[in-house]
This record gives sequence, structure tokens and C-alpha cells, in this order.
Amino acid sequence: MKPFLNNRILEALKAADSIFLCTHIAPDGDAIGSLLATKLLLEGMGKKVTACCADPVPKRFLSLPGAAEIVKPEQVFADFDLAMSLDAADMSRIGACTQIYDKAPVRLQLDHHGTNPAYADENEIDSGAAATGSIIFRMLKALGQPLTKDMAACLYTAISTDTGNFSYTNADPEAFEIMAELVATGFDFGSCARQFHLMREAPWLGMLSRALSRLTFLYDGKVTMMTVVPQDYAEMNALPEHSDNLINYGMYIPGVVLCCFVNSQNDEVTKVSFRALPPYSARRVAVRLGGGGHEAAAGVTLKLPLDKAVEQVMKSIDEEMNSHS
Ligand SMILES: [Mn+2]
Repeated sequence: MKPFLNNRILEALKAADSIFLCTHIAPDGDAIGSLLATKLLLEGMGKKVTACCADPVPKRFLSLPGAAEIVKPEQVFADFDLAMSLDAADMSRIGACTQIYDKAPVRLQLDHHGTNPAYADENEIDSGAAATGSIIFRMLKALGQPLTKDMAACLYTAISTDTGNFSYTNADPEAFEIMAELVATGFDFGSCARQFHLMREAPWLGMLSRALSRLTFLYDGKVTMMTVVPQDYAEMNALPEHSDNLINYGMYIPGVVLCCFVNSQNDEVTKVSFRALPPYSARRVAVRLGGGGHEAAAGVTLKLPLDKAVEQVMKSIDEEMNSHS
């Protein structure tokens, strides 16, 4: 287990009474799991905690302990002694939580994105951590707090989703060490695993069928591209969360080293995600377009219509493929 390094964060948390917690927009399992685990941890220390996310909590995470208490920024009127953001690679990623976060007298953050500019007053950023959930586990140990079943369910959600159910290379020894302690609490591992890693809602499968129907191979089968458009969401009764992880199917094909998922939002905005295998870098492809992320997984939101976005994306992919040919 790696140590928690920034003691000033621990001291600030101990000294605070009211705490504002927030996480990134379009929240994933690490975002919601980290938010709820930290909420439970700090409540266990007698703190008054408000957990906030600017975007709705995806339905599949609503069964997690405390998920119903996550509020929207527009529901928050109180002032706080301290604000902490979790898993947000830069401050714009917390969306409308920024106003509340920024006016707190002490601003902290925990994150594991290598591109994080350390925007808080006190930062604990470890790009070597499998998930922000791993850093929260270190913090729990450093604070000497007990690990409860409810916290275990939340941290399992955080770490297992960010490691692709322990199948990505970021699933390091620490992730498995933490996992052993989580399972030892007796939390309902079986139903959490089934819920987060096996079950799929019908609209998600509908979106998958649309994405696969448009899968194209580029660069002699080394690159794949998939596209979904607003009409797909409407026809499949799908929410934004129903395109989560569809991109991975582009990487499940032997020989593919880089894949791209183009998610058209409307005539003006196109979200694009990337996955890559070394030596190719999803982060480099995204950063050239103004986005960010990890070597293996990254993304960008382009203020461009679909066709113009694809043009830009192709240029960045071309640069990446030519740099290693
Ligand atoms: Mn994460």
C-alpha cells in the first residue's frame, strides 16, 4: 500500500466542521464511488458533509449507500469551512460546482490524472494510482478511520470501474491489496460485481448496436472509429450514460492499437474519446485537440459539428500513427 503524502490535507480535514465534496461532470464509477466513500469517511469523523455533482448520478450507481443524498450545485446555499474535489483532472471538470468550490476558504483535491495542474490549495495527485478510490483508501488509513461495509462497496465501485474490472494495466498490486481488504469487510461483492460489470440496460445495448453498425477500420485495421448521433439516443430511449464504455468494443479486435468514439451531441458539440495501446498514446491524441486524460484512455469535447470534428480528430490520429510507423 502506498502512503498518503500530503499531511496538510489530513490536518485541514480534521480541523474543518462543514465540508463540501464534489466530483467531475459526466460522473463515472470512480467519481461517484470516491464521492460517497469520502462522504461516509468524513461523516464517521463527525463532519457535516455535502456531496455534490453538477450532472445527474447515473441510474446504476443510485443503489450505492448515500447516493440519494448527492445534491446539485443549485441546491446548495450554505457556506463551508473546506471544499474538496475528487477525480477531477482540472477545475472545469467540476462544472457548476466551481462557484461553490472556489469560494471556500480552503480548497483541497484528490486525483490520479497526470495532466492535473494542481489547481487546489492543497493537492494529493498520484498518476500512479489506479483510481481516485485508491488515494481515498490511503487517506482512510492515514486518518486511522475504520473501513465499513458501505465504504467498501463505494471504493470497490471506484477501483473496479476505473480498472475495467481489474483488466487494465493500471490494476496495480495496490488495487488488489485494497480489494482484499474491501472483500474482507463482507460487503455484498457478488451483487455489486453483477450490477456494475455484467448487467447492461436495454438502451445501452441499443446504443452499442448503433455504434457497432458504424464501426470503421483505418490504418490497415490498426485504428477503429465508431460514431453515435443524437438520433440514436432518441430512437434507443438512451441517456448520455448509455454510451459509457461503448468505445472499448473498438479495442476488443485483434490488431487494433488505437480507437476513437465520436459522440455527436448536437450541431455544435461533438465529444470524442480515445483508447490506445503503447507505444501509442490516447492522451497525446486528445491533448493535440485541446483535451486530456491518461495514456490508455483520454477524451475531448470539441465545439464543432460532427464532420468538422472528425476532420480534426483524423489529423491528430494521423500524427500519432505516423510518429510510430
Ligand atoms: Mn478516476
